[in-house]
Amino acid sequence: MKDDERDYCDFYMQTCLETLTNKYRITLRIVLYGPSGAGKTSILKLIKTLNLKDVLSTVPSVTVEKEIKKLLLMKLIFFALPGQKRYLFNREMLVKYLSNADALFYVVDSANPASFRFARIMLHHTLSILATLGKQIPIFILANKQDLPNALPIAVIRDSIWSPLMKEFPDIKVYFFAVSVLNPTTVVRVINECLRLYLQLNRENNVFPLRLLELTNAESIVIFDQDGFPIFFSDSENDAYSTIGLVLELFNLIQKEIKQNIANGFGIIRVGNYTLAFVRRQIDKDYSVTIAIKNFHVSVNEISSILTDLLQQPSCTL
Ligand SMILES: Nc1nc2c(ncn2[C@@H]2O[C@H](COP(=O)(O)OP(=O)(O)OP(=O)(O)O)[C@@H](O)[C@H]2O)c(=O)[nH]1
Ligand SMILES: [Mg+2]
Repeated sequence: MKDDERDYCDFYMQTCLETLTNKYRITLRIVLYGPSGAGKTSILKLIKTLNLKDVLSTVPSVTVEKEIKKLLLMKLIFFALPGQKRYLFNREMLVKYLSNADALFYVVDSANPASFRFARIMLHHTLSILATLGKQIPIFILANKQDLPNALPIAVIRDSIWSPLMKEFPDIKVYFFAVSVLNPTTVVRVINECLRLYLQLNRENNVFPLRLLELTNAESIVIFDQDGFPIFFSDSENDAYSTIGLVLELFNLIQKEIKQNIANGFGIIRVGNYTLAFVRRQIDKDYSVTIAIKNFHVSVNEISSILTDLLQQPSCTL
């Protein structure tokens, strides 16, 4: 970047940072439920840090576990409920968390067909409570542990745990995903799909990354939370998903770049065929998010002013 460009960016980024508000306009609550041993705590740990190191060392949960991801104006709160049989009859707990939920991630161990029967009973119980509460939220069934050689495919899991219930709950929208905590992109993808659906269902049409994508004519936009968890948007789904692997590495690159060269949180990096503009925004005292714009088709100066304009619009979400 040339020096005059940098000055210009400095000026705009400063304005961006000053316009920052600390108000989350949207809070999305996602409940993780499913039989004991399915992998809810492991998924939650992965969401927390994306670090595989301690993800698999879990013990059966005896309390509700919580994880918060903050984006620009949106907060995602995940609650993992304990799945041991005795908690199924803790109606109070289920009612408490389900009545505020915006989506349910129902986690199943794909490699343990012996658990499918109970998984179906538990899902039935959960859907009945949602029906009593008059709530219609999307259900994401995560067929977890797909890394294991004996993992069964989604079709089998659908037939065993959802098909028998379909008639009773004809209006419920159920989405299936094959996931593994050993393959973080599979989990990132479910969250991204959930977010996309939420924004669509709630007719959020001034979505910051989508507007940014349009205005910069970029290939994709990625918003990393403080820990590098990516939420991304792209014109083509293929590009977005093929980017995830890269994206996970990119965050480390950006971290390094920011430490070395960046005073105001704005920079450009080039990796192979990619050009990436990124800006870091402080959200809370100790919390920042990083916005990355991949392969944009406007000048660097234009990016600065587009960002400034968008971030100043109070109606912009995410
Ligand atoms: N191979 C493999 N093992 C997994 C995966 N996800 C979880 N596990 C293992 O499965 C076991 C149970 O995982 P947890 O995350 O504790 O299960 P849970 O759903 O939270 O269980 P409860 O807290 O009892 O409801 C642990 O030993 C994990 O290491 C996965 O994707 N692949
Ligand atoms: Mg657990």
